[in-house]
Amino acid sequence: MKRQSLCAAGLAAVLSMVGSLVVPLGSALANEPRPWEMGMQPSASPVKHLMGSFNDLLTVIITLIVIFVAGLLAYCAVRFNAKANPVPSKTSHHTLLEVAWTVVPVIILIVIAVPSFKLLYAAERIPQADMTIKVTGHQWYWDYEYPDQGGFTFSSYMIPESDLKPGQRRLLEVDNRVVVPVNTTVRVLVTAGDVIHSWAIPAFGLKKDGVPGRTNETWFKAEREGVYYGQCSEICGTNHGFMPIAVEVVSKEAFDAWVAKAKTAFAPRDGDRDVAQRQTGTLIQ
Ligand SMILES: [Cu+2]
Repeated sequence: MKRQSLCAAGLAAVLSMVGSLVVPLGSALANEPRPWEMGMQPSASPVKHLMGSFNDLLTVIITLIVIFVAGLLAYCAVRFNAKANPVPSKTSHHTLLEVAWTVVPVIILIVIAVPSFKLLYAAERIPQADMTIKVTGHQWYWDYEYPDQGGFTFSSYMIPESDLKPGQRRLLEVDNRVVVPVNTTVRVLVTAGDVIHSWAIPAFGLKKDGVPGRTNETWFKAEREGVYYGQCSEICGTNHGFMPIAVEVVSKEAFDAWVAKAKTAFAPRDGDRDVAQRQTGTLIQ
């Protein structure tokens, strides 16, 4: 009886493990890390789709190479050991073989290079953006600014574990989420106020360093509504692990309603250098 219940518990554990790998795909929980996650988070932005297919291609190639090399090693160990092959061959050159082991890796590298360059190009070249968000990393929180929605700005701090409400994600939930409309190309300007931080959202295939005194640029286009979580990805000090990112993707109508509310809730920073830059149109160059 005891053995049976042990088996049942084991089976349940395995099933829940398999379930956690399979079920959340495409569900509301798809935008954050999950227990026992083996692969990457499901993609929700064009660049991440390319990353996913590039990862799949590389997995196939490295698997074939590992199988080939392991098979070759095993074959040599069995076929050419001192017992099985007491008189070794004196061959020192084989032109065809030498050309083959040079040309084949070159072809493999070209096969890898083509999608790799495609991915780099997609990540670096910002398409015509519908809106812009400016992100500033600080020790240890994020400042967000919406320059073309009235220029309001707000800070986003992690909610400490003691203040979490039921359903809120530990170490991922913030007091003020970034809100963006669905299916909208968002240009993100990333900088920092003190040390180097990095604004990263796995589901968008996005990771951009925020460097003090410099503005970096990246983009995403969220394809599904929901909340997407990320974390600072550049070790930036004691509380580096406690400055998460939460992006809420909503319908265009809900976004307009949020902007109307945010304009009064978060006042723009008048007198800020960025305001002057924005007025002269130099901010996003
Ligand atoms: Cu940081």
